[in-house]
Amino acid sequence: MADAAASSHVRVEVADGAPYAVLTIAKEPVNSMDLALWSALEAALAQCENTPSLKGLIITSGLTRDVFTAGNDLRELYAPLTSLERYRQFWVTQNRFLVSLYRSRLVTLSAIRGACPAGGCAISLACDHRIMTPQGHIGLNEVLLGIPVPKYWGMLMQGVMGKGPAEQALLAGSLLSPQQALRLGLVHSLAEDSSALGLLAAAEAVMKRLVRLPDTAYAATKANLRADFCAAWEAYYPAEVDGAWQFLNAPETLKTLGGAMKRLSSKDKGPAKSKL
Ligand code: CO8
Repeated sequence: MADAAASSHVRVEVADGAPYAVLTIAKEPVNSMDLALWSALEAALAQCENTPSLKGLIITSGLTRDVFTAGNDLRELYAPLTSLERYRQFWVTQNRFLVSLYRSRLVTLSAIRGACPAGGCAISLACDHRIMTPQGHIGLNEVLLGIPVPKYWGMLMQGVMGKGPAEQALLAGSLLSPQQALRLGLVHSLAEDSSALGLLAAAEAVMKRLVRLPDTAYAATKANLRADFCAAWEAYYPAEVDGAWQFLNAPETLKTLGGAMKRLSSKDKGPAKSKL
């Protein structure tokens, strides 16, 4: 497949004759999602959508460590490091991608290896199917970072897990273990083999089964079920920017988010980097 949408961090591959593509995100060390990464994902999805031979899409991580993505790059959220205009572009781009993913005609499957907080969980929730390795964690943990869960991300989770369990997890900022996520219906299955190749093999086995379903009926049913939600989400996210920006500039948020950034980059990583 001509890889017009390839960026240095997003790769789209199609095995010979396969009816599905594998989109790999590999921005070392943790796939922190900045504007460029969300834009690359948007271009890659459009490329797959516009390839008639494709019926499915697997999204996975190509990192060396067990991380699907670390979610949004915190530097895009920490107000002193960005601007309202940059934040607007960032927010609109990522939500435009998520809506497109949620209403994609393709069978979409998120193959989650390891940590999957916040923005990575949102990508997974916008997919039709989720397979996870037995190690890692998943959830929308925004509350613990001092920021509100974006409204439609929370609603996606409610749709997947049910209102009660989702609210409980969202309000506590919980990152669930894969086993909890499976029990609560947040993921559909756990891969037996937790290596990148083992996970991909498990994902491909499910995908091969799903793409055998009549694709026009699959896509039409998805559209029927999700069109109203997507339209309401699209009408909402541009206006979400100004309220969020105010929130991101509040002294309490700056303190919590700044503290989280400091903690992450001051972990003891050996004598050279130990800042504790
Ligand atoms: N953004 C930027 N840099 C990050 C991020 C991030 N999200 N996560 C980690 N990093 C950096 C670290 O600072 C560190 O940098 P350095 O090596 O320069 O010190 C490097 O990546 C490696 O990180 P770790 O040492 O922590 O790597 P580990 O393998 O030990 O852990 C984890 C990987 C589990 C992914 C861990 O890094 C982690 O938990 N990261 C934070 C995850 C998180 O909480 N993300 C939430 C982002 S918010 C979001 O996506 C939705 C926001 C909605 C906006 C609403 C606005 C109102």
